[in-house]
Amino acid sequence: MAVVEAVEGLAGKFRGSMAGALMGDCLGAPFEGESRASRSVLNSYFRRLADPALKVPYKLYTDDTAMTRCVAQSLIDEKGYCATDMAKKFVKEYYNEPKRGYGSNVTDVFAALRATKFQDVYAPAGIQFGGRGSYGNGAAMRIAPVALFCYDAPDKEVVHIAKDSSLLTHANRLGYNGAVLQKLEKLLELMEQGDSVTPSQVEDTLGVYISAHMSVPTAIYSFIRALNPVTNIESDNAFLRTIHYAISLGGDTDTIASMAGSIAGAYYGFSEIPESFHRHCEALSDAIEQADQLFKMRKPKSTET
Ligand code: AR6
Ligand code: MG
Repeated sequence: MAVVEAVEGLAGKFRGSMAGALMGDCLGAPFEGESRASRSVLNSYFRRLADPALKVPYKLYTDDTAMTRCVAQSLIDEKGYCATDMAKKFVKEYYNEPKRGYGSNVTDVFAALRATKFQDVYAPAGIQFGGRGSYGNGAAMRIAPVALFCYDAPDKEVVHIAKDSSLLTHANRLGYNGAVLQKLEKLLELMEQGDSVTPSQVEDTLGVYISAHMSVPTAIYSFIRALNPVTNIESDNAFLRTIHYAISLGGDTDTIASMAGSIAGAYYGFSEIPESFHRHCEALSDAIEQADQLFKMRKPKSTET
């Protein structure tokens, strides 16, 4: 792809967040579900990708990015949250490219949305898992554009869009909200132990699984842990270190690295993402384009009522 023109400041953070979500997904996908990759395998993976002379096909994005792109495009096209449009975009995207690695139950929601002609877009998710709804991490993995769109908006607006856009596919709210709070306490305990915390400890304490409450706190922890150098992780660029660390935990590597990458990208900004990595991820220019559009249309600051 063409060299991306540098932007700094807040616009760079928007780009960083969208690019970080994409890069975590693309770079983490080859390790998803496998037993944890050894530190030497991951160090050489990142070393190879950093080599400007390396010629390999770019890494494909998975359902995480496919859905993130839909969320972003819907917010852009509709200039806000429109449940029917977002649901339609998810379904269209899925039937265009069904082999992106979707969760095995969310595809029933897409089928039901299509079969019922989007009459009640929240209904199909509500009947998943015997009416309990999915607690998979598929709603959390696509949420970055909502945070960007609501950058200056009151908290209640962020919560409304985050919650309702999640409910289109994932209705099990009570179950995981409570669990996430408990996990955050454990996250604080791990933070106090600094660089001595091992990947097995993270797996046992926070989880590295497909469920939201066993992966969202892990992604947040990955970002915090990688603020400083991590033993056995060679990457000295802090953005890459975040993705590298998230992948090193094993399990749902693409999704945890994607969620961690979107936070790290927003924190460090796009200019901190090494250029040699840009060409390794499918459709980075689309992520940048969507980030720029979300930046331009972000809601003006308003006081909460
Ligand atoms: N009861 C039992 N199992 C559940 C429940 C529940 N209430 N909810 C979820 N699961 P799904 P997603 C399990 O299909 O969240 C890709 O690999 C169940 O095994 O709603 O969009 C991405 O990269 C179910 O199949 O999809 C992400 O890692 C699984 O959780 C992930 O999939 C996923 O829930 C996103 O999946
Ligand atoms: Mg995944």
